[in-house]
Amino acid sequence: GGLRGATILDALDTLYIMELAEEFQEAKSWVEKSFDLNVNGEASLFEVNIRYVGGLLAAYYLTGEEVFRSKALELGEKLLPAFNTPTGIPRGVINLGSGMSWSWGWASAGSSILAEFGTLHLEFLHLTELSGNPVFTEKVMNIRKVLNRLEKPQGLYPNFLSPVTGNWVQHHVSVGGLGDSFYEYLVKSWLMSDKRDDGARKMYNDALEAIEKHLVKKSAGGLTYIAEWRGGILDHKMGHLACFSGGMIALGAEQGGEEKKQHYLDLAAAITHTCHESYARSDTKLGPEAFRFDSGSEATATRLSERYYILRPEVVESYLYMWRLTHDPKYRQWGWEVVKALEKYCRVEAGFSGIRDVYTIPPNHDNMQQSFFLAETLKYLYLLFCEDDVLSLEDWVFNTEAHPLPVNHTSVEAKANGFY
Ligand code: DMJ
Repeated sequence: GGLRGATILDALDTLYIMELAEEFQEAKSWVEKSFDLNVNGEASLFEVNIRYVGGLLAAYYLTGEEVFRSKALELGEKLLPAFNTPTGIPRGVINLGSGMSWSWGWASAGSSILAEFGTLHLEFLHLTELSGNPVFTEKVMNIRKVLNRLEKPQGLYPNFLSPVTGNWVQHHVSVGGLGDSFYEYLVKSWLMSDKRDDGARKMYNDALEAIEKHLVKKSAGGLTYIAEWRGGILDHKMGHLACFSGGMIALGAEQGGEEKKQHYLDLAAAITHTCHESYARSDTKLGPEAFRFDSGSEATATRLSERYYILRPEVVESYLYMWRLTHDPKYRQWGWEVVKALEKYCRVEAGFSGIRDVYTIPPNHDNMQQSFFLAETLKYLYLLFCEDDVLSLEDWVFNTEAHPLPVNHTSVEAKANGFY
């Protein structure tokens, strides 16, 4: 069940940016003729939002083609029933046909996930902008209100929240999976508002200060990493997913005031360096799903189950932001190492494949090309070697699936470009 065509929708803007005009037309006509929104079966609110709504919005803003706008709005409407809970915190899974929604079976006690309900803001503001319907903005502003009222343990945001009671369900905290893009969307909400959304800036600043105080550590070998927190106990592990945080911290470096800007740029560089080490210390020069800093290990996976690489973007995403913000040539070199490793170990006849163990040569392929490879990994690598004015960070924010959304400038230029 669920929506089809994730790879096509996720690739639209990448094709457009890379000037692959024929392939873009082919993808566009698939969206016009074959993209069916009236499906039954389960869909993840979060995934539909970041991949499909985000992909359609970016395609619309880049091309001005009406089909992308109308499909984005139609899909956005179908997500609204997931918010019909006592708190307005949406549930994670929705049937797009019936509007029924429920929580993930694996999430404890019917809870909703921070990185899921906290990763809607950018797209929903644009849905309101393009439809004139305030409901989308109201839904995400209410989520923010609920979060602001809650007590945070040590200032940290746990990963699970009950949409019924509005209480945290446990006290696990992560800048990787289950938490990650919540933090990203706070700072990007501020940036997308042309730095006027001070509420988002403050939430981000407070969260980052708590993260720095409780989770940022330095290994015996001098590598800076972000640990996970299990109700006060640290797990000295960093997921590949958490490696987006180098880029995020650099992108938001000035949010804590000019004096702290260099401090955050240094922290961002240190985290990005550690993530590069997780790649450099593997045989394939691609990084594992998770790496650890305990019992003698330094930025390497210790468990068999954490040695895979599924074409994830987070490390090259941080290279792109670090390059744009510092112009240190090492970030382009590091990006090029990834290009070479992808060609050597992941390219297969029909495209690119994930690998089962980054420490084994030749690697075993998992025969899967995730849609985010086209949306994010290839887009960030391409932009790393473009001039800074191709999707400038002044004018665009990337949603968490790397779909560019325009900054809400009030300037006449932005209006003239038809953005607002
Ligand atoms: C993508 O869908 C998004 O980047 C999301 O925020 C995290 N997981 C994948 C990529 O690894």
